[in-house]
Amino acid sequence: MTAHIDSRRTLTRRAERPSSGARLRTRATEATVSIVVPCLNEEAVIGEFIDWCHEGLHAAGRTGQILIVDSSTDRSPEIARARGAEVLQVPRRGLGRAYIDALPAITGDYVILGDCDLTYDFRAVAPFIDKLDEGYDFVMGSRFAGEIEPGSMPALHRYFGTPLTTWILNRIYGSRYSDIHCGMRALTRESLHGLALESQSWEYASEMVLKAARLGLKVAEVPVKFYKDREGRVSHHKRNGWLSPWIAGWINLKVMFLFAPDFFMWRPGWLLFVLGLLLTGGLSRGPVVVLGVGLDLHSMLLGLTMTTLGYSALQFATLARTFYDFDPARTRRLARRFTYDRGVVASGMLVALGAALNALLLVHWLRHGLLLTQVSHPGLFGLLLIVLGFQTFVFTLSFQMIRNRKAGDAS
Ligand SMILES: Nc1nc2c(ncn2[C@@H]2O[C@H](COP(=O)(O)OP(=O)(O)OP(=O)(O)O)[C@@H](O)[C@H]2O)c(=O)[nH]1
Ligand SMILES: [Mg+2]
Repeated sequence: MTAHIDSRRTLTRRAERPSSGARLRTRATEATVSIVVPCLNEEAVIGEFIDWCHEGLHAAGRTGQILIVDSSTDRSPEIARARGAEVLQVPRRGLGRAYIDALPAITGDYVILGDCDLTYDFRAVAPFIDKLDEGYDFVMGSRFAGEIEPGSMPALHRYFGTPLTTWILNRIYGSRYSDIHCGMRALTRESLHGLALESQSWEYASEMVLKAARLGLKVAEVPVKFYKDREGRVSHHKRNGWLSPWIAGWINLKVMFLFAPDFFMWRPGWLLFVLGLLLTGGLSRGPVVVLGVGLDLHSMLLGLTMTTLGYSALQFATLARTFYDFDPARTRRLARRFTYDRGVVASGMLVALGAALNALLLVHWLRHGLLLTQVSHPGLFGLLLIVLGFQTFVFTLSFQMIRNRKAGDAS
């Protein structure tokens, strides 16, 4: 069983890409494969693992590279070399960092990633290669769609941690993965470079899948078998102590939030902004009674707070989108509409209007012997306009800064 799990918004963006048909044809020619696997003190299993890789490549009828990204202090690298693998020695800086360090050494057109602990079956790499041949950019293994050997995954991970974090990521990124922590995955070398991974540790797992969804990669899922650790091999989570899986879960969640500030701010931002503006605007000429409910100054202050919070959320969301630039066409459209000149003029107009409303209050105050005889609803509305004007100005500057820096980086 295979599942095609393109994220919804992503499909349109892929359709805009003229090269996808051409790339599909290129894939029909025999692409070479790199199996890229980090290793940290795995002398108990690494030899047999490399035999599995040779077997897997042979069964798939492919040639390529078996690249061990090694930070071991035991005999793992010697064993790996003796069995015909390339070994890239890197400092011990975490699993995600090992994958980043490996990038320049990868030569294959397709890249298959995983663990060298014999928990994933690298004799069965063919389904991954087949999917890449079909034109998919990123192929995720799924243990839940495949087989999980009894004792291979603690109940806490199987029934709580993995389903929960997978569900959260799917909700945020509009994807349909069934197992985001599956370590066995494959992608084209071009896609791997395009992901520009930043994660240093276990959170690479989430960064890779969420960016695949965000960048509109064509994603497929294939079932995989997951075996329990061999006698004598202890997983790094166990070696690092009971807190390790919890830390891994925490940093995986962090990366999901870091790449989606727009998700948390865009819709709530609109809601707050529109409701707040209606409330403040509706009361700008004085108290009103709606269906027997009296609304006055307190409601206006609530509206003012909602409007400014909502406006800030929308602006931060826009800055985040511009910063990450996952959808360059959308950023370009926005930049065409929201120019520096327009931003500054809009800010100036908002501040001027707000100041004018407050000038009326000032005149009234001066005429009444510097005494405030009544609350000025237009004055309060004017203050809101001044705040919005200032926010618009600051946003305009920030937006242009990011745009200019991005344009400079690109050229
Ligand atoms: N180079 C390098 N490899 C690492 C590092 N940490 C872990 N690895 C390797 O990454 C792979 C995954 O490690 P495991 O301990 O199996 O972690 P896991 O599979 O996520 O955790 P379990 O589900 O508990 O097995 C193994 O091949 C390790 O040898 C690291 O800091 N550097
Ligand atoms: Mg493992």
